[in-house]
Amino acid sequence: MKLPLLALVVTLGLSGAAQAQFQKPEDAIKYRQSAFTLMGNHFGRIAGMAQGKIPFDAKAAQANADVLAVVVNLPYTAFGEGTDLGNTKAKPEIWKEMPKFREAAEKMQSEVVKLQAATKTGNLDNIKAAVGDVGKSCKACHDNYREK
Ligand code: ASC
Repeated sequence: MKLPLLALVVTLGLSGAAQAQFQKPEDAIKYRQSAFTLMGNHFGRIAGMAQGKIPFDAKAAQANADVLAVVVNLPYTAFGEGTDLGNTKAKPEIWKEMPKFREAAEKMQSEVVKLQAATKTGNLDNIKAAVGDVGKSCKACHDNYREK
């Protein structure tokens, strides 16, 4: 009796207050897809400025980077067991190479932190460089872990 209770307490303690919970695999899939949609949208607004497709607005770039820096942390709680099947482009390699997948995610997250810092400088050249690095980190994961 004591051991399962201890395991439960430890699990809850480590899970963190904002840990996402899912009733069904498709809920997890929808959740992570929603997070990726937000990431693409808010990164896209900054990338558009870096590419000269959207007029540069330093405050807007910073606000989008602040949102991005939060949402980049969300999808990775939603790649649990049993969420590899269904309406998903996630490749089976994710679950076969979870540490490598997490590492690629962490690389992207650290590039986003740098992008957030770059937007705080208000300097478009700094932002362009950081946008390029974030874009590469997105692409690395798409190439290996997302169906076309
Ligand atoms: C985006 C977006 C992605 C990445 C990727 C970078 O703006 O929505 O998924 O950049 O295309 O290679």
